Amino acid sequence: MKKFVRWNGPPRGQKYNARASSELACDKHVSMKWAGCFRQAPIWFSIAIFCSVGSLALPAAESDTDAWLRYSALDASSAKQYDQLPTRVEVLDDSPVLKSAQHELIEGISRMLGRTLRAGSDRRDVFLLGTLAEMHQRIPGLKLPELRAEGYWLKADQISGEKFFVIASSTDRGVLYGVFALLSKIARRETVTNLDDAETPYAPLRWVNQWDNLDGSIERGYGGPSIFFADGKVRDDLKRAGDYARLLASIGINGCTINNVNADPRILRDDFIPQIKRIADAFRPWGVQLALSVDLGSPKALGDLDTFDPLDPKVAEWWKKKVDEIYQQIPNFGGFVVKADSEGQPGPSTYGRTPADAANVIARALKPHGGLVFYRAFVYNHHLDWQDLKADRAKAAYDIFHPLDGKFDDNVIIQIKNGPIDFQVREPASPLFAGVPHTNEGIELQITQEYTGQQRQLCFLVPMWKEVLDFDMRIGNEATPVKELVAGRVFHRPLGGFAGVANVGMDANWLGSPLAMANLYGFGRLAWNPNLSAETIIEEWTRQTFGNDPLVVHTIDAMQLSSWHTYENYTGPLGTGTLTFITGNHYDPAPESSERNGWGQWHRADHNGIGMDRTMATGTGFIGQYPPAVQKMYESLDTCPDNLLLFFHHVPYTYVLHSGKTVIQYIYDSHYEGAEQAAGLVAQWKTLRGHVDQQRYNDVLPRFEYQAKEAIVWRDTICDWIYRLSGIPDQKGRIRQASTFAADLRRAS
Ligand code: GCV
Repeated sequence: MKKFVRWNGPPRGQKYNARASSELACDKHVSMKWAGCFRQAPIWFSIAIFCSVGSLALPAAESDTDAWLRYSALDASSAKQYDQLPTRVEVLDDSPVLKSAQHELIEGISRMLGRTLRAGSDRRDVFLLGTLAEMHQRIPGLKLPELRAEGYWLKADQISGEKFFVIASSTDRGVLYGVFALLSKIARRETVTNLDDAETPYAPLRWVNQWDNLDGSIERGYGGPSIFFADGKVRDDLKRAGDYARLLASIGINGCTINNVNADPRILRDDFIPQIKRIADAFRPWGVQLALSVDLGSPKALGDLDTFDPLDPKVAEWWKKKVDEIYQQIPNFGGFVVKADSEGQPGPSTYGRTPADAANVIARALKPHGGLVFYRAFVYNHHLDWQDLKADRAKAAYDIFHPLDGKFDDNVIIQIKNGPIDFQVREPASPLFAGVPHTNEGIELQITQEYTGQQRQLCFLVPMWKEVLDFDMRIGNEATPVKELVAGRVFHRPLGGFAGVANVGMDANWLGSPLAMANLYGFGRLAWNPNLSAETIIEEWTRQTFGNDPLVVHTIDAMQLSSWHTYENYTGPLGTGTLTFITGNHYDPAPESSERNGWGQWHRADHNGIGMDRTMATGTGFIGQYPPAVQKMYESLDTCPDNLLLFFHHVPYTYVLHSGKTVIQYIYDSHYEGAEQAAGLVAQWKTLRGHVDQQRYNDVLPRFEYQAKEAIVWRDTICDWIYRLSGIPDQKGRIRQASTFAADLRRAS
């Protein structure tokens, strides 16, 4: 019998969870008891329950693998509008990707509309799947649109009274994307009669990165062990790797690096490459290119050379041979991602060389095969002097990469994290996006919620990503939003795009939480089209994942859309950075852990004030890395937005925000508000009882109950800490702890 409720064990962060865990255990107990009832109940009882559940016509529980590709059966009246769709499908070529497209179309139509498409080569009444060139041959009279690579065309048409439905692209991959787009429309009950839709992806490169280790663990992964590796080798069963590629293809992702950027050099061993090839084979039918993270020290670490100096000809030859060996076995190999001179990883600085030297030696080996290097700009010194008020980790990427602009080969892309620190709950856009106009660049976003609740708390990240993508750098005082810079649409750079750190695992629902999957979906949709609104994206996801009941759609959309602000409210308001356990789990509240160490995630809170002074006038000068119009906005307290104030300025607690509140009162209020909003999630979810299937309802409810408690832990820890530090009471009298700490500090100073 299927498990009645999924039980993940107690949430992590035990220190504060004793109560939450026992309540979860109690829930489990109740559910298991019910499951037991089903097992022992007379057959008539089970039938009665079954019938009544069936009559509610609730969308079934999400399957482990299908995520948003559930293709739930439409009710008869919704299905009726699709009666006119063709009854056959013809594929104009037999490539593996087109075969997947055909299979997906047949499967989707069958599951949603209960009809089986027959294979047929009759022009009438047929879905035609193929490239534009093939389509032209098949129907010479058909007027074809201009499509850039991987764009698709969905066209319901008739010629001489013969009906057909074209799904075409200039590449096989685009045809597959077109099929997924059509199926998504049907799942969301959109009308497709007279469809004439041409869509082209905004950016050429749309990759995900996995941080999987060869032992099967995943760095910052919260959805179970690796789907690729176990015990130091590639898994025997790679079905899930294929399923993952299908999910990725459905949102237009065309590349995936499979291993941690803190790369194990063994990944490039001769005996490992045939194993990697098996993963590439699992990806290929879905048009997803496999790529690897590599350790720049590999030529030496693998024992072949006594150096990894990128300017040594032996090293260049080593990379060339290694790359040739890979392409021999994986002809559609995508390339390498490189993390170097960062957090202990070896890098070109060992030999006094630059990141450009390092990137180019690898790029030249890949170039003849069409391969790419994504060189990460996440390069910084984690032994900074915390007592030096001019030291600033945020400055590192620009300081290192801006002077190298134009020195990278044309198959190198600089992969830049959205913010200058490290995936905090709010950061400004990295100034480096505007700092390398003669170099390909891409944006790195983090789907896995390392600093934003680790999938145990709801935090829909699309609104945050959109703020960065839409941020206008005002280069030359012209509109230059980050999205255009990273997609290579300005300065005529040939490449650019998106890299999302996904870290899915073997857990049901891939990321360990059904609602967190909206972030993977949203990443793909934004990479395809960053002009989509967060509202549109979440509505698409909810409808495909939970069905079209207006109450469900409205409620889940609202919960997701408000969740980032809720999380920010109780974990890191006003741009302080997430006040979490920086030297530990990046999850629990521990605001002092970021201070007095070399990691540089400082908020500089003392008994007088809080915030990093990054101004040009008195601070670290970080603001000077932005183009002049942006500098001006952030430098002045009058124009710096409240929500980033403490990222850019150190101010007294009594400083009055644009909103009219003092900083200290805002911090108190936002924590109380955030905790209330988190509690509200429980109430909102409860309104869905009977509207979403019982299995998912039961799975999700304890997660929100847990989050509500965690928000209180955060609220009380931070409010108590800042009260002790500042000695300034909450105007609303909510923080009752007597504070001697601040008075002591004052006396001492
Ligand atoms: C893979 C942060 C994370 C690290 C991660 C690093 C990176 O520091 O905490 O786990 O390492 O970013 O992006 O390289």
